[in-house]
Amino acid sequence: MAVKLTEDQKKNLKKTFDKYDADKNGQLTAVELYDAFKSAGLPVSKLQVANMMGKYDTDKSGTIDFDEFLAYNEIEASKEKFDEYDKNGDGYLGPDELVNVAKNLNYKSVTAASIKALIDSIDENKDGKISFTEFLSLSAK
Ligand SMILES: [Ca+2]
Ligand SMILES: [Ca+2]
Ligand SMILES: [Ca+2]
Repeated sequence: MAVKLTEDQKKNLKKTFDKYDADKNGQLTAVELYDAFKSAGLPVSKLQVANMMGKYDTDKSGTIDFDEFLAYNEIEASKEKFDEYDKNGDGYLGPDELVNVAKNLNYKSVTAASIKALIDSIDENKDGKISFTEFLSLSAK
């Protein structure tokens, strides 16, 4: 269930992005990103920033453009949602935890059978539980 950002959130993110895009070229470098986190009060190491760049610099330009920045924020928001559902914190959503997901998806009746169907529809590696990656695919179906 990838979280979609609202237009307002996007506008705010654009402001943040522009603020830290020091040379205003529409791209955040690792250094600009590092400063952005630091002034947002988020303690990240240079290594974490490097990892982030590796993950979200999808066009491999070596910098983060606004689309990549948005994708990053959507994933982070989705991760927060996932962690909310993952009550026992094991990194997976089991049948019990998916009851709450189903309720949020406005399932009319949440039965053992409908939970099983939900799991079957997104459980790509068939281990009977839903990983974060599988969770992301939820809205797409
Ligand atoms: Ca890029
Ligand atoms: Ca769990
Ligand atoms: Ca799975």
